[in-house]
Amino acid sequence: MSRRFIAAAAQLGPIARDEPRRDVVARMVRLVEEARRRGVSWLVFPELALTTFFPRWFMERQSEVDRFFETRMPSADVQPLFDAARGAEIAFHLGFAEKVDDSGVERRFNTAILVDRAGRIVHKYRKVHLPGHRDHEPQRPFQHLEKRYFERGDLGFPVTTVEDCRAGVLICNDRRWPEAFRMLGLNGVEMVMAGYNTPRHYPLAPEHDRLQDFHNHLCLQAGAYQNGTYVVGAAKAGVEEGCELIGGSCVVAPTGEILAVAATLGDELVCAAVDLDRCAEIKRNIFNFAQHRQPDTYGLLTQGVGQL
Ligand code: ING
Repeated sequence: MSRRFIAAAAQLGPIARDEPRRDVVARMVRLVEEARRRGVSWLVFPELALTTFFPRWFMERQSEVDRFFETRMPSADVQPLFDAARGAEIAFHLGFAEKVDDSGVERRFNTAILVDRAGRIVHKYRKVHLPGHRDHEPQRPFQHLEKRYFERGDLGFPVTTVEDCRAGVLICNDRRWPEAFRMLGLNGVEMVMAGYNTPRHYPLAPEHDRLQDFHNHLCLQAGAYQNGTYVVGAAKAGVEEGCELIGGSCVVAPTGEILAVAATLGDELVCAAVDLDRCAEIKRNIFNFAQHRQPDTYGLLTQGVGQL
């Protein structure tokens, strides 16, 4: 693939709790078809794109929680997405809840994969920064139980060369942590794909609800600029099971400029022209790590979790 191509965020509107995966996949396939018509080469679906954002509920029984997890990828329900993307010669990012059997131990992660144009899974990332809380907090208008339902990701912050692109993944809350972006930057990333499910209402600081869209773009733009990388942010958006999720899916240039942004809170393709060689404008100059970084002065960054 040329290093100049069209990348797109495939924003998804709300997914109902009981919406069958095959119906969600049909919505995604429609976005793949539109992407093909618009000459897209890379398509980014959101975090946990196959189901509703289930950490918003406290569920006692593990069997009920596990309904939202994938044990095979692609499953029969998801296969049509892989087929449509391969037919359209489109590489894509997909976020989903992953349940694996690790030598007899069940493990559960908030995961995202990259699939190349031939339909091969060539990259996997498991979310490291799990926001929210572990125990039921009934006083909240909705829960955010990622710390309960997922383990912390155990794959680090890998960057893989896919279709001649140094590609990396962050998942939702990860994008708020500059250390996560910098880990990808130090691995030479040229395009970061970041799916997210971000409620507008943040119960612990409701005065920030009005700032959620600003904070979203602030994080994506800063991450892009400070690491000389493109960023594609893809939202699950809209009022999903009574919970308002922000949209704002976008494509950000290595300069930090937003090249394209969603205009709705529904299923929407957000396309922009990418020229990966433009990353060098930043990586070779203002953020030339070899010339300007001073890691021997940053010891505190990895010594403990930090002060309040
Ligand atoms: N969601 C949110 C995010 O980091 C959140 C959690 C919401 C944090 C609002 C701060 C404010 O975008 C996920 N899934 O990480």
